[in-house]
Amino acid sequence: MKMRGLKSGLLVAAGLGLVASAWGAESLQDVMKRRNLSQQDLLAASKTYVPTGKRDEFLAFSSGGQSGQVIVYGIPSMRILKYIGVFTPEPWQGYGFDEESKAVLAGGRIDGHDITWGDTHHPAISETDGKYDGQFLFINDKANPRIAVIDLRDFETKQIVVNPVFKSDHGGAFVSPNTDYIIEASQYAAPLENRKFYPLEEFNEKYRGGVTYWKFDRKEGLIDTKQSFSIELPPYSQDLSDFGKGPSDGWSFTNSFCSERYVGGIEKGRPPYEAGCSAKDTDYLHVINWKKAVELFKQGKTKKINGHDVIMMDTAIKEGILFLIPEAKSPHGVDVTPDGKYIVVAGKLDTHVSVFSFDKIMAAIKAGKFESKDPYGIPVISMQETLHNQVELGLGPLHTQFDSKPCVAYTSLYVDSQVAKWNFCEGKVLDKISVHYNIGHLMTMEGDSTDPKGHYLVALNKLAIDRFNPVGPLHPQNHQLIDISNDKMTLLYDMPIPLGEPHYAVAIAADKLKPGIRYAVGTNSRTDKPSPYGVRAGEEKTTRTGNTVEVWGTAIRSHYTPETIEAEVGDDVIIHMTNLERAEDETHGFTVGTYNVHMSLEPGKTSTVKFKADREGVYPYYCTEFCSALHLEMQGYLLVKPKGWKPEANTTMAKAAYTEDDYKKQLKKIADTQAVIDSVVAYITSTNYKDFPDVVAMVDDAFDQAGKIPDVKAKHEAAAAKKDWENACLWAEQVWQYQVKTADLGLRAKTYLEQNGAKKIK
Ligand code: CUK
Ligand code: CUA
Repeated sequence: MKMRGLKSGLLVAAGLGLVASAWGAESLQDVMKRRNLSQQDLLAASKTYVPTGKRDEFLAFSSGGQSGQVIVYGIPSMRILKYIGVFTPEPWQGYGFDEESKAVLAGGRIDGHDITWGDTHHPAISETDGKYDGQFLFINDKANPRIAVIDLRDFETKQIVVNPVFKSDHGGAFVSPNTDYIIEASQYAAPLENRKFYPLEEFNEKYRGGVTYWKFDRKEGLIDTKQSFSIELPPYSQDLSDFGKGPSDGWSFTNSFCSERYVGGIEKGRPPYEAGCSAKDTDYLHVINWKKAVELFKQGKTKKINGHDVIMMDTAIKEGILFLIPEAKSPHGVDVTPDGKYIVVAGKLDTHVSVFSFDKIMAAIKAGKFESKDPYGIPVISMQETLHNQVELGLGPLHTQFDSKPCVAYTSLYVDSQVAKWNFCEGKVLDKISVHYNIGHLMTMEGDSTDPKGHYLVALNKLAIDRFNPVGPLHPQNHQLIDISNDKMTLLYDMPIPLGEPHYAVAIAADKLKPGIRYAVGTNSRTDKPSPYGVRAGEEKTTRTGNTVEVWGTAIRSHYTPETIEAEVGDDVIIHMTNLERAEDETHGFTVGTYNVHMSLEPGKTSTVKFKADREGVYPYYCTEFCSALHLEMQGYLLVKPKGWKPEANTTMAKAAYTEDDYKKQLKKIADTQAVIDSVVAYITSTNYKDFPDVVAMVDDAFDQAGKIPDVKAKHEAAAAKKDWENACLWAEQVWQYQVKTADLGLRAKTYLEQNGAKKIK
């Protein structure tokens, strides 16, 4: 290891020398002057700049707001790495354009209707023992109450579940410390029954809120809806939620606004919702013993509503699993501290954050000490008796995250456009920094787990106003990176988010993620099971059954098998494609023009597209990823013929004129290329390349390509023997194609070995 470090150090030093002489014309001072940069700017730049070829320390998963997607970016570089299609079709990934992903989106249909967007708010990374484990990501859709499951082995959405009783949600997705449950609280009260009308005059009696505990089956990587249940709650607008941890494990906390149960209606002369919903000084924090709720559910103490198990309020009260604590009016965030001892609640219309003590809450419950009951009979615990402290932070406190240093928290101040750093144990403010502008959530590294990592904070600002080059009245959002490793916070970087309004984001140490780079050949990536439609090289086929033409095809640089698909007008066409590549990043796309289908075929994946060939004509299909030098030639034709069409007798393809000379030129080209391949192979095999799994994969792939040569060589030699120069030339050309791919992989492997300190062993 030491040797390798020294060697690469020398390489870097040599590299710097080269760079300095190439850029020698302009010094650092010159650049600072020309670009009007301060020392402070340079320091910030050096803290965020990730040099070419280097990687980020943390990966952030941000909600994509109204885009219905998840945005993945690196920290500290703030480079966007991926948009994950979740509730919304995403054509690059074929999401919503191939059958496998359509099945995932179909899980999110409501009342028989496709819903092709979502309002994503809160992503959550799966946890083991309260620490991020990097296996799964969950996110809610506020507009259409749903939760999605994303597998972090391939960053693909695997499941969407619809909440069976809510009509909107907000307090999800948050996970229990071992991810056995995912919480989702409703937002706007409505009847729990589906497709059931009650007039607003019956709001207090018939409208309800609730909280759902989704059971997560880690082995299957899916939510088990049959093992999931909800608890009926009063028609207060339940808001955010959090699970207890450590000493508070087994409990969950959900705050609420509009506990006034006010119903607006300005068209009838009533004061609007915003006035009636903030009239009282306090709202309610719901305190729920969810582990006991699981027992009640297992004992069948539920009522089926829309086929879903709901623990009714009466039962929850009788069994002693549901309590309320008044909290300062119109609260928004509720965040449990990493040690699990305190619950931090911020009121949008209060300048304080309230820190509740879990011990004090338990003491009051044990002693049966309640100050009153709410209109539904839920016991109300005294706010004063359960508060640890209240800290005046500023205007519009919303959300709180935690530092790796004990007792240190960060809270967003929406109205003040600031982040406050404060000590929740002692109740004092430590520092404040201005952000731009109107911050909603904020995120520290693994900052909602039991083991926050410190270093960085990202402010998720609602408004950007003047921070970026103007792009019309709709502005991007502004994620600002802040250094929190010192006592004073410093602003490092502004990152425009051009895709919906992110609400919450979570960030995980990059080395905890272990995504795969290829699938086993013939995998349905959405189910993670072998696809019944996967085929290997040589097994490709096209069948016709009645009016259905079905293709089991393959893709490998730079061709599809088959290259022609024939159908008649009105046929149903089903095309399955398997990417046979093993090489990293060798993705092929597939589309048939004008039929609105698209696949993204990562190495090993099998996907399917289906459509009706409803128009006579000629429809090219082609690869949509620039996968090789002959990517543009990765093509074929769907021929949609009139019904009953027959070719005229004795028609053949037009011939081109090839000569023996052309064939000789081909043979020379092949010999020259072989010399290159031989020298690369000699280099690779002279090193300890087997110690580098990436290189071993490339070598495998290279041999795979080279292995196709003997067959094709026999074809050009047979044609040449018959003086069929056209076929001799074209098959020889195909040999050369395989050689080029072999050489390409070999050279990539050679470069990799040179850059990663391979040793000579021969
Ligand atoms: S919410 Cu949007 S800023 Cu949905 Cu968590 Cu607070
Ligand atoms: Cu395959 Cu382009």
